[in-house]
Amino acid sequence: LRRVVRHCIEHEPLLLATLAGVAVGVIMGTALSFANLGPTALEVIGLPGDLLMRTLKMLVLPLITASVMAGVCALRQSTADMGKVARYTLLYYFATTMGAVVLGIAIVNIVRPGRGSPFDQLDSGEGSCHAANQQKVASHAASSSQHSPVEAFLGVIKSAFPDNVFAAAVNMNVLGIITVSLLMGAALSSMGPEAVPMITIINIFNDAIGKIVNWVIWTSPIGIASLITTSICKACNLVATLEALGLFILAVLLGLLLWGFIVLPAIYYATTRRNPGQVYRGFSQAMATAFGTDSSNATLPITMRCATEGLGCDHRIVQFFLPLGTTVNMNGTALYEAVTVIFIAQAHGVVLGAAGTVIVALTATLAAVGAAGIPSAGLVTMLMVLQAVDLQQYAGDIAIILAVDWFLDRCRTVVNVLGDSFGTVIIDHHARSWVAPESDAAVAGAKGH
Ligand code: DAS
Repeated sequence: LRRVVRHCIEHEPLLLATLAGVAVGVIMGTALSFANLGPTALEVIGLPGDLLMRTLKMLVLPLITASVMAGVCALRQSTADMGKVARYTLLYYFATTMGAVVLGIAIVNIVRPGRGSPFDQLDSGEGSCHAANQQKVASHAASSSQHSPVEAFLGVIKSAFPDNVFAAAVNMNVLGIITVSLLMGAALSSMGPEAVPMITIINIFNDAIGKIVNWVIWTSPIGIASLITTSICKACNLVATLEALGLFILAVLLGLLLWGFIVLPAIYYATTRRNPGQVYRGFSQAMATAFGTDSSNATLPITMRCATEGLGCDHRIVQFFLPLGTTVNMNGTALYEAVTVIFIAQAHGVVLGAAGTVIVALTATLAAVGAAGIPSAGLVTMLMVLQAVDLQQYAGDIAIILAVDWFLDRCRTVVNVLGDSFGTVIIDHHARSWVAPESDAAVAGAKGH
């Protein structure tokens, strides 16, 4: 342990500081949760965390736009077989998301956390501390009940083709921004020398964003400590909820651990014959940030930095794969939604049967694709899965699960980022035989930050 700490101090001071931020957050949050702090005190304690999230979110849109355009231009210019990269990318997304769902369904049917009707053990009526969350969930349930899963999926497809670019940017329609950037990058790279100045400007802009990420990343430990502290303080009836939902939490954590630390590295080793430990070491800062911010979108700038500077991945693959992966490839969320819906069915004595289980598998996959990489997104899109198996009348249970979602969301966000990280390194490993090596000048320019 002394050797590891000494290595971190010498080579990974930022990771050490981030992990210290997580530890401080948990300790302070636990201590202050007994102090019943008022909203103003929580606002003050949460300020560093709020500023960190705002800064990272501020970077997401320009980063995605510049990275995807630069990545497509660079790939196209290297006479890459773009279609092959895209096909393998989409195959990886679908296979890992569906695989995570199947694992989750197996675990929740083995552990059976819903037995003993856990929700009846908690007061969720008027005046209870869950009441505020009940209203939040009720409004989401009302809006989602107007859409069938098919309509919701069609909505995701339509959002990828925005009819107004500025509206897509203002509404943080990440899929829409990615589509526009892909098309623009493809158009620029298909033009002649007259487009070179524009592509150069995009690369410079991309490097500038990278420099800002480097500055912001050093403030993240303080922001992460603040975010975790306020999350724990805001959790209501933490002890009673942990007791009632203990088996559910165990099932979710077991599924995430198996997927993130057994299945994904096994897929990585099977497809590259390389040591998965390098991937965890290279992306450790991204994993710690994902846990601290519980937002894979906010973590994206750091995930990309880990991929290029930590693992030496080709920036052209990283710029193409990671922004899209962060948006549509959410293994942790897919597993979580399947586990939670079946848990709620079990808690109310509803037997889904084979057909119902298949519907959960399909809709949880779609819901995960549609979930944004922001805090608790998976809990909201889960309403679609509940509705698909006619369990929407139990949407109020989600309000109770919200009491522990500050922790479960962080865990599934880490697995979401891990799924994107392993995918990037696998595609990068194989793309080396598909993509012509870059000229030295281009490499130097792209890695300037
Ligand atoms: N917090 C989401 C993310 O950023 C995951 C989720 O809510 O399920 O990936």
